[in-house]
Amino acid sequence: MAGPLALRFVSSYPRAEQMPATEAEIALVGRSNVGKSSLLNALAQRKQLARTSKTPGATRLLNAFELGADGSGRWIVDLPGYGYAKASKAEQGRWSAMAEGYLADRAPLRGVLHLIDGEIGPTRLDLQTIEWLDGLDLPVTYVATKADKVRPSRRGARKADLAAKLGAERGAVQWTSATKNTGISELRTLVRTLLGAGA
Ligand SMILES: Nc1nc2c(ncn2[C@@H]2O[C@H](COP(=O)(O)OP(=O)(O)OP(=O)(O)O)[C@@H](O)[C@H]2O)c(=O)[nH]1
Ligand SMILES: [Mg+2]
Repeated sequence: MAGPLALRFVSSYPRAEQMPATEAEIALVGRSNVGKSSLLNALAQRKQLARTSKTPGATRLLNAFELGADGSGRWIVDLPGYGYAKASKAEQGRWSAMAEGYLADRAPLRGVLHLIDGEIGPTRLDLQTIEWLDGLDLPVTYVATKADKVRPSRRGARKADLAAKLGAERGAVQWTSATKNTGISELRTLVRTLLGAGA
């Protein structure tokens, strides 16, 4: 079992251009309310490292968290979610420009964890985002969230269905539950590897 990630909140940035130089970063990408901030808290085994909410749209800035020693320069960046229906069109545009600008231009970015709701599967917006991410030269790992919401008798079928819809190998999707800690240890190891922080 991989132990909790030592993560510390660094700062929130409205634009990628305002971030300082770092060693390496990975980004949490996904629909609003998919569980990005909850996953971050589970990785760190902390309840309130990142702000979570039942109301979509909790994360509105690029939120940077540093792994390991102070000043290590190894970051996880929690991005605002896409597809928050209640935001005005102008606001939605601003959020996606913020996230897309970061993903397209951020030099230290080593990879993306793309979160997909395991219970409801990829939405049209998820699939559009996959296509958009395909155009960037970045390793993407699919993380299915909220595994605890899928009835045990349905899990095998859900896993096969989700992988098929994502066009991924079944084993390539990392299933997780932030509430039950499912798959969190595996994800910690992956994060450490992607950030060059050792296993
Ligand atoms: N059952 C269950 N609920 C979860 C899980 N992860 C997150 N949730 C719930 O889903 C809701 C959204 O979680 P957040 O972590 O705030 O989602 P987010 O992706 O950061 O959302 P935005 O910041 O709006 O983009 C909250 O009510 C969480 O408690 C999980 O593994 N299982
Ligand atoms: Mg969030």
